[in-house]
Amino acid sequence: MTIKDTFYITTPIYYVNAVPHLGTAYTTVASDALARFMRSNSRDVWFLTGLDEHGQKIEQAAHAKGKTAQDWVDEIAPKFKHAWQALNITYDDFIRTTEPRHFKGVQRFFEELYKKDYIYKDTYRGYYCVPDETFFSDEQLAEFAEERAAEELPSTHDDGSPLCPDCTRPLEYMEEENLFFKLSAFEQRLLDYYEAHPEFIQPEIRRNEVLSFVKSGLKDLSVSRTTFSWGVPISFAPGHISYVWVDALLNYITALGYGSDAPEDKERFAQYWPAQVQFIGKDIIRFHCVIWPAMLMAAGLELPQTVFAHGFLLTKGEKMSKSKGNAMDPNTLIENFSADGYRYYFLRDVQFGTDGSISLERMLQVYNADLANSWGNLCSRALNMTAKYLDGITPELSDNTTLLLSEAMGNPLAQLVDGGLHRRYATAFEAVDFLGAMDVVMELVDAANLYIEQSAPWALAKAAAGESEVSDGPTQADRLSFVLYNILESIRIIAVLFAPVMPTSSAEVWKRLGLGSILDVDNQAALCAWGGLAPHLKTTIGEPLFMRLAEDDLLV
Ligand code: ME8
Repeated sequence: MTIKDTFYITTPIYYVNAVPHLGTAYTTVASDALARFMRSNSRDVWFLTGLDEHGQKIEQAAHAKGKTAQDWVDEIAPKFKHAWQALNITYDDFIRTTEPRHFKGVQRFFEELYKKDYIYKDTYRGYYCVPDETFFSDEQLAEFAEERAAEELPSTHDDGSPLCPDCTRPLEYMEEENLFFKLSAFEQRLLDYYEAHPEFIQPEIRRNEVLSFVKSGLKDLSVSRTTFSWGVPISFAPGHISYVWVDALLNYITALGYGSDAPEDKERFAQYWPAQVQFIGKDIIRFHCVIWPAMLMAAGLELPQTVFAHGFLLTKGEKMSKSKGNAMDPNTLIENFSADGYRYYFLRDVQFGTDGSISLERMLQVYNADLANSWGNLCSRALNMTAKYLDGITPELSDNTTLLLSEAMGNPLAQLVDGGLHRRYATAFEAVDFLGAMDVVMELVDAANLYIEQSAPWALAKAAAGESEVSDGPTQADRLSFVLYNILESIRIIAVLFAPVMPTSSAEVWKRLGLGSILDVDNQAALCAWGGLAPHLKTTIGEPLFMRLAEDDLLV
């Protein structure tokens, strides 16, 4: 058995104050597509997602519904699992921060930092944003007030409390004895690390943002709370629970077994940590690129290779969020477009890393154009013609006939595939350019559709039917087989390439071609070499892969 390179990929753990929405689904779908791509290219993948269940915000959300926090999180958690199932998310582990394994790891981490003298007690006096679970310094508030004044906008609420620089909701004043983490001690070490590891923060724009934030100076961070109890208790400081962000960030290692002495946990941790990529939205970049690496440095652990922050999904120009009431429901969209159609749209129409406008109209357009008309139609034509002209059996041609016909008729599809198609696709995927990768696949889809028009198999079938004399060279029937083989071979390869993004329809195409399970593929590059389709396979036509939709068909 060969030892595969590991690939540990994580999503943020989502707050359970709300049910899953398009924003949280976006990061999760992108992570799943990359995890599937890596698996199909023989990487040993560990894909983690989960839920952030502690903090004041969750406690307040629960109490507002007249429930205990525990009851509330237990009620919401299955909704996330259900949503991820509906989107075919293949996570390897799903962590909830209320689990004992997580408590153990968080407590161990605090003890470790305390032992190393990175934790001290002091009084926090200042402002806190409960919805963002974030502390804001006086300097940050002064800077925000200046920006707002320049735009002639208020920076305080009617009751005089300052507004949150991130979400503009009113901040709460806090005065509490807290534990502090010596974050300031890591300022230079972080800057040196960013310098030595340019791939750590991506894309570039986020790296610059973090660099200038750190260069402006880091303050020690309050890492415990004492005025409520919904969190992980800190063993050496009775009455203190972990600040929810420290608790949450640690999920990436506690899920692997950090804090446990069991041999299997130690082994898993050693096998997968550090992560290859951590996907986040740009809203939580400072937590992941400043606090998180400093925490890891303090504990003497390695840092993840890359934290990649994608942009926001915008509807009508505004960040889509539950609190703004402009969040579309993923379940309805899945019902309309199928999980594959959903996954394709978000990865195909928004450049990962920048903000992107999304709309139902555009989703309908992309779905119809790319999936129903181009890809779906290609499969349907290919399989129908195979049924009609070849009794549904994949053709066999001798190497010599194939060579002669390639010379006589040309083979643009084979040329496109063997001219580095998979390399271009994989390069895009590795750079998490999902849009670019889908563009490469669509090139082959378009080329195959064009090839059908230009090679006109129906005319070849007619000629073959009228053929009487046996000639030395390839016959009209050979030409027909050659053309249909090329079309079927293209759809075999397209299905392999689409599988990380559209697993269900790709698996279906393989089934219709008489091939095995596409989900077992772990040698994608080899499978994308031209000529892999075996002869004598029994193909089936099946229902349309993607039904064309009109606006009136949509459930809203
Ligand atoms: O921040 N566009 O959880 P959260 C794109 N629990 N992505 C979006 C989005 C939008 N409009 N809205 C949300 C938290 N997201 C913490 C994380 S991790 C240790 C703790 C996505 O439920 C995006 O990934 O508020 C963003 O970072 C995440 O949801 C925030 O989820």
